[in-house]
Amino acid sequence: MKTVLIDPVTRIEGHLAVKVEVNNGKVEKAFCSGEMFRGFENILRGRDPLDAHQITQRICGVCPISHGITSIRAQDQAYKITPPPNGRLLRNLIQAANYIQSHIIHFYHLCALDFVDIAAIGNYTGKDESLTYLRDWVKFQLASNSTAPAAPFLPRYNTKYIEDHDLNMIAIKHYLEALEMRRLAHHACAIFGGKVPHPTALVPGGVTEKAAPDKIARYRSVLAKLKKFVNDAYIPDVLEVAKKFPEYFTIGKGCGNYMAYGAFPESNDDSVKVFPSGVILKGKLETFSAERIREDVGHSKFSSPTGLHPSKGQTTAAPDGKTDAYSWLKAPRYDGLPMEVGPLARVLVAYEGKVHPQLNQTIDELLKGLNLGPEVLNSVLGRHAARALETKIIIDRAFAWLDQLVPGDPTCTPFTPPDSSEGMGLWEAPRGALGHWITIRGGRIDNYQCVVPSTWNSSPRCDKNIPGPMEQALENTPVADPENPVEAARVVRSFDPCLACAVH
Ligand code: NFE
Ligand code: MG
Repeated sequence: MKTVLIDPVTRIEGHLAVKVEVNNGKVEKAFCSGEMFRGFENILRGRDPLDAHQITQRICGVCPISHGITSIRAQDQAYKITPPPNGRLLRNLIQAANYIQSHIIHFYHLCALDFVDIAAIGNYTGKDESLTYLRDWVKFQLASNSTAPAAPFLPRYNTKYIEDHDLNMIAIKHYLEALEMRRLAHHACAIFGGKVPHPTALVPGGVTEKAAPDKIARYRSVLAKLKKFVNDAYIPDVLEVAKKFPEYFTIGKGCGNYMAYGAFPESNDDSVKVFPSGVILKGKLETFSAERIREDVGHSKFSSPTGLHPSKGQTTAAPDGKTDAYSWLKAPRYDGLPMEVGPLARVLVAYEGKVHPQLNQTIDELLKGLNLGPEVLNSVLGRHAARALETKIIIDRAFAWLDQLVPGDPTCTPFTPPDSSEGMGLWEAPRGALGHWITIRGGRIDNYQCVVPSTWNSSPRCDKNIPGPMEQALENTPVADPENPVEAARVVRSFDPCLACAVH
């Protein structure tokens, strides 16, 4: 048995250490540790509730929109208000732009170098300006005396990467173009959000920005460029990776339980959403109930009581003295079970619920073309494919939302904050189901708890010693060379973990 430590895991957000015990070339046990405490839930106590969505957005620079929207949804409930149609649509559009940005950064700038041979750029002989520039820069860097030449591309694990030279060059070109696409997506987000990151326009009751015709036109023109990139580059590149690494349809099989809270409402009463809420337990789609959520801390560095519902949650840091604790993440569980959240969960809940005929048809055709059954979606490649597919769905819906905006109509519902109230905000961040719970007493925040997608996915063992979803996905992963555990890194990155959010 050999213990392999990946610490820190690079090309993710935040600070994650992964320890795997490898026996006979396979992972037997895995431990995922969130490595720092941040304390946002404690920072929020005693503050003005109207500061909550500004403060919680600072949990993350990648998904601030999700924290902002989840917080204002919790406040909407506490203040008993509903945004007008324009407010709902603008929230959807602000969030859509952030999904597109987030999924593009994940595939190209975080994951692609696990599969694409970046070193092949050294043999580039074509005339493309950006590729020539990159080739010369890498060569210059490698010849330099720097201790980390050609970072962030090198060093890297020694393993088999894509061998087809032309395919590598296309992927590297898209890697560079993806930088510009992310800029455009941020721009779209700021058109209605005011600024990025941490938009100022998100408020309880709706959005402060107006649905002005020039803004609608600008968003639409950016969205058209993003759509072209997603259709012409992102989706085909994911399929190419799937063709070159088909074994990753069987590697990274997770716990098999999926949960989505639902997001992107299509109706003002929240009853119809692009991504519906639901849980899949033992392969069966069930209705989601927030009552069944608990957070264990038996293996987490907290001395507050274990097994609390987030509406009554407590966060007391215990950096020392808990011998079984190995992570700064709590362990959220649904009916006592670990749940995978994120694009794969959203897509499977929608697929099982048959809410998008087009989505079901695409998945069925994809699986038929690959001669594979739906069970292979529970894998590294299943997660990448789900992320790409949902990006396409969101872009298509965003065009429809632009058409539905009514310039001149209100975007926000006025309200008077109550002295005492409670609220729960449920939403889907790019990385999965996100919940905020607020309790207001005497006009101040009495308690505020966040249960975050990456907390679900990257959680440590619960009190019953059941490993978290990512830990379970790492089990049975083949590791050919413990000095170069690229297979384990590919499994971890398929979840797109954000440890900054997860520890919050
Ligand atoms: Ni920091 Fe986030 C997303 C949230 S983490 S990126 O998406 O909430 O799971
Ligand atoms: Mg929390």
